[in-house]
Amino acid sequence: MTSEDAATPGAATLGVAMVGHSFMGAAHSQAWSVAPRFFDLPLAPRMVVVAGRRPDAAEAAARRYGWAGSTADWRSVLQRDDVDLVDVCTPGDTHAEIAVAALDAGKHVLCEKPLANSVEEAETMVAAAERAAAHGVRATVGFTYRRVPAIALARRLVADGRIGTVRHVRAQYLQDWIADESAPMSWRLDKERAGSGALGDIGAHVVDLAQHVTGELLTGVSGLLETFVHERPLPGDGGGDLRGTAGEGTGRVTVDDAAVFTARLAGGGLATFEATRFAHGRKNAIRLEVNGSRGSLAFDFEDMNVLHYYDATEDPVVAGFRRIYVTEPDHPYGGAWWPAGHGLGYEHAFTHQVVDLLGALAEGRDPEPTFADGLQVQRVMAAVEASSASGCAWQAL
Ligand code: 4PW
Repeated sequence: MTSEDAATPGAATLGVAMVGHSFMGAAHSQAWSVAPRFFDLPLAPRMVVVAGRRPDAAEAAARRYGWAGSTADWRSVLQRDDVDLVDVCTPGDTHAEIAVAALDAGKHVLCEKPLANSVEEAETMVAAAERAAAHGVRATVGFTYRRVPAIALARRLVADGRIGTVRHVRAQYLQDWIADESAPMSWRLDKERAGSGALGDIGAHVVDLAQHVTGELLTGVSGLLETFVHERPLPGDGGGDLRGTAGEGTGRVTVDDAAVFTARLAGGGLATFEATRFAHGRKNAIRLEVNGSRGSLAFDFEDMNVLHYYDATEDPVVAGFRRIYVTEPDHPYGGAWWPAGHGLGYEHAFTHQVVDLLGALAEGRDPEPTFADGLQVQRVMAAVEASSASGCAWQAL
């Protein structure tokens, strides 16, 4: 049985082309392959073709990840009648070119985050998405952590008023994959390729999560960016994604290594953010705490199946943070996977992204987050950069 056969029998197919096949390409490939095996989908995804910069590498990725074909010419997929959606898994410097061309060619687009390398690029992508929507062609940006069940439950509890008025958001994304000064250069450390460093690669996630969980946009920021290590060895193995090995020569780091910033929320609450790749010992530590007038929620991706909930209206004698194990059928995405308390992992959020995307496409509505949501995050990041460049001056949004 192929993946498209596994979807709801008789479902129409959706031909997918993926551009890029490194870390995100692997995660997206698994999601396209696994989604129809665990969810009854209204559309059956067909993994038609993967595009890369080198023919041999693209062909190897097709074999490894289960794509029917491969090409070294991403533009060729836009002419194919068997491609309905383009999944952009490339570094940020090509997001706008690929997504705009795909939308103008009548292909739906899933684009990895951050949406673009600048507000200006993101604005052209939003304009292309608006043009395409008039013809029923849709676009979404891949803030996948929204689809971790504990995060989805946190959003539901805030929306249901379970913590009252939001007073504080405390958001961190802590990693350490370049905390060692001998760790080699990567495209993620090159402003031309990545647009920014920790701010855009991981800070974008916690900005989106803070806005998504609270339902409130940031209205202004003040922040600091810092680059701790300015020169690194060039990669010896062709430039791995996050785990390269050092080779000959050195390269200049042209992005931030860390970002810290404060913000106001539209509802009057205050937020603090931290995004760093220099937190030794923290591997993929997305931490979100929301304090409200009637309670609190707390999440740590390194314990991703758990949401901590404090109900301030409880009898103070027994009040305390409740540890909710978010794996039950009544929980978001619950029941689709394992029977009782068997947790999920990093890759499941990518599968949920495919499930929600296919549902939106089948119902003819905009999948979320939209490109406009991605532009809002881009504006927050640009404001943090402007604030840091002006000695932490407040930047209204
Ligand atoms: O979005 C991704 C993050 O979740 C990033 O691009 C890389 O993977 C680095 O951290 C994680």
